Amino acid sequence: MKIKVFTLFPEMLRPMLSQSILGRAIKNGLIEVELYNIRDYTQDRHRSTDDYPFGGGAGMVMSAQPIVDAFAANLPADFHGRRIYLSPRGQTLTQRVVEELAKEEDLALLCGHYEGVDQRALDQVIDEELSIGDYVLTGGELGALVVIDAVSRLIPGVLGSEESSEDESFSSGLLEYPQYTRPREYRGLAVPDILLSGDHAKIARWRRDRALELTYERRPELLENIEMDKKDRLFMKALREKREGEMP
Ligand code: 4FV
Repeated sequence: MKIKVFTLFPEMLRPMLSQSILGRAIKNGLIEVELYNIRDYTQDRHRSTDDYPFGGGAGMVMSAQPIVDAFAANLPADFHGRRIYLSPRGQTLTQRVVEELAKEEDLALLCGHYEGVDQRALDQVIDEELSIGDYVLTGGELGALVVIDAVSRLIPGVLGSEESSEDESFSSGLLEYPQYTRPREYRGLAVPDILLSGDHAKIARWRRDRALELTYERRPELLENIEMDKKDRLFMKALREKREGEMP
């Protein structure tokens, strides 16, 4: 996969792209990330990339010309990837959306700053808007890094044996079950015996129940789109009765 990032601050992204799993994936050529500085495409001698908003209002708006020219100069005419603007008004990023993006050959990510981007640039070079959450950031760079990180994990070979994208939050649609590692006892706190039993069927059942329980408590809306087998339904019935029994 090739990811092209258009930003005023490529230096903000470089450190994250040179460390750990992402750094290794880029070094091994499993993903390519190209950073383009939008300021390199300005035409005025002040190299300005933003201006006052028409209609008044606080803050500045990123100008269309440097963005459109940056895309034109770096996206091949037959670019058939997805051109995405990171913005709070976009579709919220979920694991489902990440799985979709991971199927693409190419992605182009535009990072806004200030109050946003001149709408005419978005109309010219952007296919869709994505939000990493309902809050306002100083820039789209963190959003771009979140997309790059989440998508890269699903590229075959990026996660080594010690990491896995299976059996984790949202891959099953449920929140993840509690995890434990050595020592067996920590500050008097023991690991649940079931996990030391070696009985993989019982361990899988225990993990599924914990995932259902946690999701019921923290994100009950996620349960709506979960396929439940007989044992799941039995567990949820008992859990609901127990919780309702505990209600004042
Ligand atoms: C954002 C978000 C976000 C808005 C104005 C950058 C900022 C500035 N991006 N998900 N939430 N962007 O807040 O993606 O342009």
